[in-house]
Amino acid sequence: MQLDHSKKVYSSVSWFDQIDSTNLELRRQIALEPKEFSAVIAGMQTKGQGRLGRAWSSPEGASLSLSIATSKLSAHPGWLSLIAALAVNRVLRANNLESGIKWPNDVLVDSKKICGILSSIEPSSMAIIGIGLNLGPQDPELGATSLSELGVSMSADQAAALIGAELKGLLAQFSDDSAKVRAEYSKASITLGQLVRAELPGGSELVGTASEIAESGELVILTPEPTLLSAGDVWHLRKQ
Ligand code: BT5
Repeated sequence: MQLDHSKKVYSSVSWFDQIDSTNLELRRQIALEPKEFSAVIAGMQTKGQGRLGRAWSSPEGASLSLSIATSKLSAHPGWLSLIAALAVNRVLRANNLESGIKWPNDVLVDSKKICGILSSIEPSSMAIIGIGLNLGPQDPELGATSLSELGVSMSADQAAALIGAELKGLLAQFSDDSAKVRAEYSKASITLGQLVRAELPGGSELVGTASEIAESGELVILTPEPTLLSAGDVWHLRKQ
């Protein structure tokens, strides 16, 4: 795969037709040489990772698997996935798709998931942001959607470059004026204002209204006391 577009955006970028996981590959790479805004892109993953030990499906020819290294958000780990979701959301909106972000990091169109994000902080204190974007149709059982089904044709290289450019801009903007980025995320959020059920990583649950995104990137849920949620899954029950 030619990486003409991506090479202009990332400090270095490598392509794999097939890899276990781009997050795992980038972890291996930055353990040897941490490099700000380096990226790994793959056309297919055999062990694509979702959050909380779940799997991410990334079949050949139908997916972009992209991982990016950055140390720009080391002080704000709660924003890693949120900013990446916002970058993807900007790219989709620029292509006239009515996308929105389900907290923390799912990008949806017509209530169907088109993109998922998995980020981690590495021992080097660099972070890895992993982005999976559906370019073409997925297993129907996933209930997902994709760019081609929505009438948008984009190569993995083009999509990776567009997302990288938005991400770079957002990282700079966040360090200048994080409130502005928080306001943009809040506007793009389809979770705020909804009655939600949240399942916490330990297995417990809470129900309340998602009221705002805290400065930390956590979701504030009114139960009715304000409760901060930093990780876990959220289900939208109905609009308040
Ligand atoms: C995520 O997890 O959504 C994070 C996905 C991150 C994938 C990227 S690809 C590049 C990098 N390298 C990796 O190994 N991972 C990252 P979560 O919120 O836990 O959602 C996982 C759930 O989404 C699964 O249990 C399925 O129900 C569903 N799912 C799996 N593959 C999907 C797909 N291609 N499209 C839509 N939904 C999918």
